[in-house]
Amino acid sequence: EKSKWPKETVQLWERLSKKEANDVETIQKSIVHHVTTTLARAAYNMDNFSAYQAVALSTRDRLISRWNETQGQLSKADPKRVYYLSLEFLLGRSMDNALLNMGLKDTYDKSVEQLGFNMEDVIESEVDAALGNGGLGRLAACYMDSLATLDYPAWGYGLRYNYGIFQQRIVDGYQTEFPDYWLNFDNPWELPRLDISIQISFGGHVQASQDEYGVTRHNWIPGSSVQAIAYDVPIPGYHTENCNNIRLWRSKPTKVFDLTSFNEGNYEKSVEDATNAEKITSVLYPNDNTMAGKELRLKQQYFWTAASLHDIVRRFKKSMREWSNFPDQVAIQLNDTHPTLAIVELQRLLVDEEMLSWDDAWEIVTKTFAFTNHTVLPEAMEKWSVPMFEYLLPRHLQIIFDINLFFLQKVETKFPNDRGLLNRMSIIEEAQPQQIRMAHLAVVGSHKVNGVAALHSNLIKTTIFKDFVDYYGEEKFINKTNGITPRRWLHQANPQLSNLITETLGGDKWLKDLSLLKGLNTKTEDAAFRKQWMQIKRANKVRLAELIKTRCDVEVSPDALFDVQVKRIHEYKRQFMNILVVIHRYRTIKSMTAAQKASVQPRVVIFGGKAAPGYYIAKLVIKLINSVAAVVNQDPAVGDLLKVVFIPDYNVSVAEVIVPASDISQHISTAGTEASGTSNMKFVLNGGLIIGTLDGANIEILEEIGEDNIFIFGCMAHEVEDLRHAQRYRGVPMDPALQGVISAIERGTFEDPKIFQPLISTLTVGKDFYLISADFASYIAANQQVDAAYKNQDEWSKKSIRCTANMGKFSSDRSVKEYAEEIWNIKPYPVVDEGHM
Ligand code: 73E
Repeated sequence: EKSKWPKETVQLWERLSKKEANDVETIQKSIVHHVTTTLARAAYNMDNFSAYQAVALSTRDRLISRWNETQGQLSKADPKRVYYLSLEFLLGRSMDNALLNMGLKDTYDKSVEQLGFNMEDVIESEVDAALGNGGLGRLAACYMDSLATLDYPAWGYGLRYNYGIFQQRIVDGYQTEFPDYWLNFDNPWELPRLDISIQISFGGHVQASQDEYGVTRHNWIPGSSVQAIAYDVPIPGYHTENCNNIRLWRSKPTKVFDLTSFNEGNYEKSVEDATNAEKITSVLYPNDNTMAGKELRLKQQYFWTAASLHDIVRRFKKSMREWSNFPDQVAIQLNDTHPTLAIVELQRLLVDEEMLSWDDAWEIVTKTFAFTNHTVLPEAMEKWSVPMFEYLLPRHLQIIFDINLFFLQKVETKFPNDRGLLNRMSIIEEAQPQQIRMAHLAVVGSHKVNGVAALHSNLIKTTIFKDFVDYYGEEKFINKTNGITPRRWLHQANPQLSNLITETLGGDKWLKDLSLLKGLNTKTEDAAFRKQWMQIKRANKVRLAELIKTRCDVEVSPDALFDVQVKRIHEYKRQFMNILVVIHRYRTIKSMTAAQKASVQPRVVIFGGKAAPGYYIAKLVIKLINSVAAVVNQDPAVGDLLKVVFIPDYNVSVAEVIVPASDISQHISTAGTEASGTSNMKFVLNGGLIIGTLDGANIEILEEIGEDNIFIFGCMAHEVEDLRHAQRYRGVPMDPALQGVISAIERGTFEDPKIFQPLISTLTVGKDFYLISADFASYIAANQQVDAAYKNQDEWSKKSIRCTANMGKFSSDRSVKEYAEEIWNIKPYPVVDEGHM
């Protein structure tokens, strides 16, 4: 203990733990030190990957010292913190980001180049941390960057999956899945905290008894347990000392449990139980916007929320405050319904273990939690069957029934004699078997509920949560439009454009205050600036063309219009409609004379994205894209006028190459289905125009950048129901152009048409749920407008500049500030550099 040490010992420690300077020489020493000692390699025996490992370890040392400084100072001051509970953190690569945020990129560049390596190659040796599916997981990562950058005291809590989202390879045009064993080599971006181990229980039964005051107490006697081990991932803010933490839990067998089983002479069973314990954090469920309903997923959710709450409560208890102060110290944000069990677990801890009264406990719980809804798609709504739930978490089921009982009693008081209303609002759905509606539980247990874009937040108030708005009032249901971090999505992914902006605006303040981009608006009339702007776009397109050559073996011209749709493959996102219009374009070109062809705007249509392994129709869309590409790309009658590529294994680091290189990107979901979308923001921030429907955040992007700089088409959200009704009951005929395209597929223009029959069936009149036929004509027209606009490169470059200039609103800094001020009630706590290692 420090206080018992003699003065000299304390002084020695002080002197030795002084931080070293970050000059090239010191950094090179630290890299070489890691090469020779940590990696035990010789300089002549190095490849890019080992160089990466050494540079990563040197970076990690500097990250950890910031992490220590931040966490030490926060422990002392103990301000209110926010805990962001997310089953997904889609971080991508860490090294480049960490160096940029810590302001060490230039020094490391120099150090690495002098040591004989190319920094870009070294950076590209890092594997992505792909612990997420898509937008929801990447949003969590962007929010963590902004929280740290704005000095908010925040921790993320998630799971440390051994396997992230699967790797996608294309075999014979079909998606095939391969495991993403990303931990094959040591992961330098985590700190194992093997000393932080929490026991998590499952199953068993509940014993009720009366205490000395005649109050019924519940004692949960679990049937089994596992250990949760903490792994900490440091998240450095941009140009600040603050470094936040994401704590990821890993499951392990409990020693106690093994021993009992072993002593009973049941060796095989104890080994089996051990393997089952490890299974909990083995793999990320690969479904985006759909609910799997598997028992293991529920186990993951409880394991994670229970471990996180235990940790949060332990930290709170150290401060010796009254329980009623808990919501003054702790805000917990639920990233969708996945962590909703945290509500039940906190109620259980307070009532069963801390002996608070039900009502006191419930007041603390509801003041602590807030809930973000990310989707209105019915297939994504989480429901758990009551029998399965009871088997895994018997005490939690009782608590849920009690929460529901007390809640419905209050609803009944406010709106008497409305059985229909009670049925609709109940947390329990009366089905066979009964189902727990997690979204209802999340609303009832939270003080704020938010959607992720203006349209979406309004939509949830009139659809899935309408009755709850009537009961609680409007104030509980708010909007927090999503955002993206400009550090990763412009500064890091598009360094040339970032430099040009910094030069033009006379400094890099815009990276922490994105509204300053407005200063670019005056540059649209500056021809020299426009030229530089478009040269950078072209350089980014050359880089993407190289990636396409390597990954798809297709040569594309960087002078063509690059048209991009990259996102998870889902019917509501309508990649199918995109490829159908590509076929239409192909047929049109084929029917042209040479003279007509001369005026066609050449286009490269780029697709990327993963389909959930069990999503048959989505996988067929990938197959169709590849079949069309195979025919179009080798058709001499088309040449460079049209190319189609499907880039395999789309992920964060591939997005960092694609996003800066896009001329136009597609955000074409059926109105009312895409809650927000965030890639739309990334593209526009990088001067890419978008073609899109009036859906999600597209609407707010349109408001910010103006209708001259975006291509909007298709029906509006409020028209969708009528359109579906009309095609179902009035037999509105299929769009003729669409009919022509389908006939071409059915004639076998692209492989055996039998393959695509199930896909074509989704367009049958009356069944076209995503309204591809209804939007088809306006989509073709919008695409023609894109071609025409692109021909005028001067005007296009002005649009491109205006896009970037007016995207300030979509910084995740703005989103996070709104959450902090309107939901969490937390303040920044800037850490001071005390010069410790
Ligand atoms: O519109 C996106 C949104 O931008 C939405 O589809 C996505 O969340 C993004 C960030 O707000 C989303 N993902 C999921 N639900 N909505 C989801 C559901 C279940 C499992 C995994 C992801």
